[in-house]
Amino acid sequence: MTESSQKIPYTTSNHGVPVQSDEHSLTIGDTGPILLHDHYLIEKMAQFNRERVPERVVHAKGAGAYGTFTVTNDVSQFTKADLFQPGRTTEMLARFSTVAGEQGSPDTWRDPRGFALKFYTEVGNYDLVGNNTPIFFVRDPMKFQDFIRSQKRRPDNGMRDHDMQWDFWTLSPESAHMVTWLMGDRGIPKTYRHMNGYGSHTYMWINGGGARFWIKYHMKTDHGIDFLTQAEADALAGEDGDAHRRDLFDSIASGNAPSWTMYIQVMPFEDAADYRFNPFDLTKVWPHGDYPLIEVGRMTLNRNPEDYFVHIEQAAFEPSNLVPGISVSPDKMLLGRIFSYADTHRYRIGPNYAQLPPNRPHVPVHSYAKDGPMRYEPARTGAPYAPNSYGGPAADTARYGDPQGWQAAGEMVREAYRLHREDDDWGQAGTQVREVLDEAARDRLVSNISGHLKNGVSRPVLARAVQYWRNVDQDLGDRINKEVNGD
Ligand code: HDE
Repeated sequence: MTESSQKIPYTTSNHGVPVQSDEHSLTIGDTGPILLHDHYLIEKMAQFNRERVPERVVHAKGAGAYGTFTVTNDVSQFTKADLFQPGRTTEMLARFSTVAGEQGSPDTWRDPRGFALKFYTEVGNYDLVGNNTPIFFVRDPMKFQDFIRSQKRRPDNGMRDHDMQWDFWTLSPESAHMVTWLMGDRGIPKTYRHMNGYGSHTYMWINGGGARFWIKYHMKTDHGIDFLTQAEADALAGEDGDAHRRDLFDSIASGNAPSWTMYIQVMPFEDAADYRFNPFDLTKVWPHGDYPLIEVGRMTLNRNPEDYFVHIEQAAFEPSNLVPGISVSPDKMLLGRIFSYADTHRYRIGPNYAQLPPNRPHVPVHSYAKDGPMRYEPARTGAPYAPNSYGGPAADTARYGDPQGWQAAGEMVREAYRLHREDDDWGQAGTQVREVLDEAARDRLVSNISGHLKNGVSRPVLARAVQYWRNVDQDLGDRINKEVNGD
């Protein structure tokens, strides 16, 4: 044996049979023709043709890693969820992403960032699929598809178009709070390590005694919030489109495991009815003065995927993965998302996606699912139906507990949420501009918005945009007007 053949393995076909050559196809003489029975060449071509699954319809470009979540505070008075009990450490997966760009798009485009977490708990997978913003552009799932289309490419010329974006936003005033975030410094984080994550929606927590609470999740970076200016981001987009993916991978590879501290805000169940804002409206935050942050634990990402496609591209996050002690709220966006994610996974990856390495739970699965493309876990032996008298699994209601919801009654309607005392579309955005941003951040906001508006927005939409910002804050709108219209 030569030295090299001792070190490197020999090539095989996908079926484990040694191949004759890595470089030469089977031909009649050195000038061909190629023979159809060169099945190894055909295997290579056919496999290549099938290498891609469809990219995610949104959040296509991302990066991810495995890690752990460790509880650091006792929050058992609010939830019985296994992963949040004192002393628990749970294996997890995180994926960060931009939203509108495609797989090859630069990491530094202005966009919200996805912040998707999967916890492999003792009672099955819990997914917390949030963003780096505590709010969102719309508050009814009926508008999500339209919103995304206004951000993606035009059907006629295949290009993105600022006119579409501002047309939709200015016709949807509920977007004002989120667009203020997007156009500010948080719209382009310095790296994925320098941003916070948020559950964004209001969720329900249930404790061991059955008491219910409304909660919001905050994942605060332990590395400090930092951002790129528009000019820095534009330059980096040309120099290194994968800058954020690279930063995450390199940090972990060099032993600098990034971490975030999880906090919750807790609202007593009864407060929701007459809180000053509708607590289920995804365009609103709960001011911390009303409901302060309570520490829960720390997530640390310490293991890069050994194969990006297997572990990150095939990762399937779904807000419907809830575990006992955690439930949904009346947020219509959240309720819409409960359907959408598993549906897209069945299409994008295939109906047996839950068996793949990043998605399979770390506890035994006793479901009655069977068959379908690419299934490799054997179905349960014995009776493939329930109930059965042959020892198949039977639901144990006590394990999950009572249905975890709220009382609802009324006629079937298509209606906006009932307004609470201080609800409107502009108020929290205005507070953000006047009270959260400092002078320099306000200047950058004016510059970012004006720069965006000067890029292909038509006159009528421009006029609406100026009014939109005057509604948020008169002075801000005036300054933007001056920048884009010169008066
Ligand atoms: Fe998503 N979203 N979304 N979304 N979303 C998807 O699922 C959807 C929303 C978020 O790293 C898709 O697997 C609807 C809010 C993240 O793999 C899709 C609505 C928030 C990711 C989908 C929303 C998110 C997605 C596309 C309105 C923050 C990436 C591919 C009702 C709280 C997860 C996929 C990953 C991905 C639908 C709104 C976060 C199509 C219908 C609000 C982080 O199913």
